[in-house]
Amino acid sequence: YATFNWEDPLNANNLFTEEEQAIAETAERYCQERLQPRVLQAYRDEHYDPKILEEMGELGLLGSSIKGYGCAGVSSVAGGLITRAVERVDSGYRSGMSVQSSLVMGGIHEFGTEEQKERFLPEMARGKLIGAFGLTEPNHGSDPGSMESVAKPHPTKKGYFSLSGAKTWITNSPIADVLLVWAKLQETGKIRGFLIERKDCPPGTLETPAIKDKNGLRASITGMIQMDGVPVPEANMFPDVEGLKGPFSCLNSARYGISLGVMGALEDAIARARTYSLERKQFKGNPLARYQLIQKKLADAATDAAYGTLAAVQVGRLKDEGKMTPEMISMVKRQNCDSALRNVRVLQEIFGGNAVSDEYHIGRHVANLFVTQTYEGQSDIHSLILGRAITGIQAFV
Ligand code: TGC
Ligand code: FAD
Repeated sequence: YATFNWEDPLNANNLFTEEEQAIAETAERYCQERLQPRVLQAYRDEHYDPKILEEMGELGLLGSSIKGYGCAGVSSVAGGLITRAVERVDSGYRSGMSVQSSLVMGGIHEFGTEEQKERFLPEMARGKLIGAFGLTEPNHGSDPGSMESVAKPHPTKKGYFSLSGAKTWITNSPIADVLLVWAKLQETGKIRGFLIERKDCPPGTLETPAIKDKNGLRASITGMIQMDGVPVPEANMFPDVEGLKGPFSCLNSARYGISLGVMGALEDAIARARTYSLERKQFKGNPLARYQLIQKKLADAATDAAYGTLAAVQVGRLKDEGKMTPEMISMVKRQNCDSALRNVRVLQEIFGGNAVSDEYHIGRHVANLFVTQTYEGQSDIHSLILGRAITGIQAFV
């Protein structure tokens, strides 16, 4: 027999190409050497350093599945291995990258004009331009189809729209140069995508205040987008896509990235809990790892991480072969976020009182994973998407 590897119990590595393994190694090395040493302080200070995106850009980690425009053009699985490496350190760092890569660059690549692609993608791939994705509004989260943000013809500037409305809980918004905002075109009532460039906004039309004092995802920056007659040139609207298909298509890639990303956070928690349980001694000098209840917690978590990884790899392969359905993405996003959160909450118990100290990193993963279960479609919303596909009956309304 081969030797059992607790870090990769079902040998998922065996499914990766040599190129994918090399990309994963590069990403893991960068994340462990450059991100891990700064995450604790960043989380304490609720600080996100935008230089991180430039560093990722230098390594070709941004917009990695896009072909051309300065992007690496790798497989969806390779992209997922990058998110896994980043989220092994912190979900917030993965969030900043997902928004840049999947939601904004992915959206421009899928729906933008050639001119928009050439104008934005190469600079975004280098992390020199930062993106934000504005879909959620204060009154409309799970139900973005009811959004109130509106685009009207600009009253004084010919060839421009005027955007008004508010978006909230928007990753990267306070530091973003390019904001992909979804709003209803007044003329048709249909949702369209608009690229707002901060540098071109007259004073008082665009505000992006940060949302402070979060109790999760503190190493990423989150804010609002407040628009009061923002002038946006017609050339900055996505030309053809209308309706929720636009934002949801971007979400397919980002949700996929999360499904492998959260496995990184879970694997980090397993490794930390295993080490702790081998070192900590209770009752007659026995390590905690000696006890059956502790071993079961580790066995459950390792099993769920291994199954979750294999499922996500399968969906990634189908995605690249053009055989993916959005429901598959709902399934792996929901399952992997739920199982990562559930297991990490249990693993946290192994640390006893020390779990309360941030230096053990476990509490940070728990707080972050609650957010991953909530954004990009809360898990119950994905249950309803799957339930609709199984029964043919929609139960949202
Ligand atoms: P529904 O009738 O289901 O669909 C409306 C139109 O959209 C199309 N569509 C999709 N297209 C591509 N991919 C998908 N996954 C799609 N899902 C739906 C659909 O075919 C239809 O097209 P058409 O041409 O017929 O108009 O719409 P609904 O209003 O009933 O939607 C219900 C529901 C619950 C499925 C949807 O609203 C939903 O998924 N809600 C969750 C909201 C959400 O995910 N928000 C994410 C905000 S962004 C974010 O959280 C980023 S966090 C980033 C980070 O920091 O990492
Ligand atoms: P609600 O929609 O109010 O839902 C509250 C609860 O009710 C949930 O449990 C939900 O499942 C449940 N619920 C709602 N409707 C139903 C129903 N019909 N049946 C059963 N249960 C239901 N959004 C962006 O656009 N861009 C971003 O970059 C972004 N980044 C984020 C970063 C962070 C840190 C956070 C916390 C959120 C971010 N979001 C972003 C917003 C996120 O997508 C929303 O929070 C999420 O979609 C849920 O919406 P909501 O918070 O309004 O909750």
